[in-house]
Amino acid sequence: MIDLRSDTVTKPTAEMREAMAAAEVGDDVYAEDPTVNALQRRAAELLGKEAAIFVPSGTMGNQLAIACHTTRGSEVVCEARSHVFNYEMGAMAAISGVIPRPVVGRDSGRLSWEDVRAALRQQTSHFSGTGLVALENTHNMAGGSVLSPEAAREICANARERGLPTHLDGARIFNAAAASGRTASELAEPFDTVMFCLSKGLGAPVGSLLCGPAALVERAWIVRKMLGGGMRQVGVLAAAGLVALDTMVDRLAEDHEHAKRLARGLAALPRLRLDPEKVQTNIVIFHVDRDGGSAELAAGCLARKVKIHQIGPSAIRCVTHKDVDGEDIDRALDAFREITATW
Ligand code: TLP
Repeated sequence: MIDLRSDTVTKPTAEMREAMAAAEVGDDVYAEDPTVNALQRRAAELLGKEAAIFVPSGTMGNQLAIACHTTRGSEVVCEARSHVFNYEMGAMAAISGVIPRPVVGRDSGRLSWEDVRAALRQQTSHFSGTGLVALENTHNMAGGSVLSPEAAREICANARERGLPTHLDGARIFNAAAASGRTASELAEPFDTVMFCLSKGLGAPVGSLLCGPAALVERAWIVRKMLGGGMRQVGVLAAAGLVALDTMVDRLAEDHEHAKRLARGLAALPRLRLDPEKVQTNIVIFHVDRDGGSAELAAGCLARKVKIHQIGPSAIRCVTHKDVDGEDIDRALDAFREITATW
């Protein structure tokens, strides 16, 4: 089976499994797990922030940030296709009592300071005020697009001037770094807090980190515990995360090459609509110009042992990762070619 549904499907490497078996552990609720402590220090250092907290998922990392930055009733300005708005089960409303103020980004989900400024609200006797600006890099549902470092700096500097905190959902920040030739810490620099995932392209089985100021991370620790995310001898998972940071970051460009190759192949097929030149990282989103075409494509691929993700009535997402190689990409393209041959 060639699984292109997501990079979350990646399996831990042999080295990760060995590190997990050998991990030194302690009770992390007492902050006594040496492997977790090492991972948190490493993450904070890599992202250029004071502190970091290990959490079970990217969703929890984003939600801790939202809970710590906002007060109930305030608004979170985010892009209309963002993960925090669309794919976190309404958590910002359910947990923090805040509402999203989604803004449609241009082109590949890009927001400028002008777009953000137009969505900000001052607390008045009629309006609740903006409490947070939350951006995403890479932007998953905008086709894995990279947020321009200049736009990020401008948005964050202006937000700060108005006393507004900023959070980056950097689930795939290392993909953004690989694609833009910047370091993760350069991309993280303008933001108060950044969440990144070990369990996507980096191949660890579980885990994300929320990085930011020490005082905020201390508060995040309390909210994590409240949500049942206080884990015990979790160094077994942190150990895989450390291996992921050591061994998996430098190979991400390979996934980006595979995504480009897949996109170029798909663009040559009938009724599939995409611009392969816009594929920047490991995510390829395309549209199918045929009634019921995307469901037909998903089912046809599955029958040919290729899993893809139908993300809308006419849209498909494919994600490349360490567990698919160039040959798999060609085999997947053969499947797409066969299915669309009569379209
Ligand atoms: N994304 C998943 C799905 O939830 C859509 C995927 O397959 O891509 N931020 C971003 C940008 C994400 O893409 C994801 C996961 C998360 C946060 C949440 O991470 P987890 O799944 O660990 O809670």
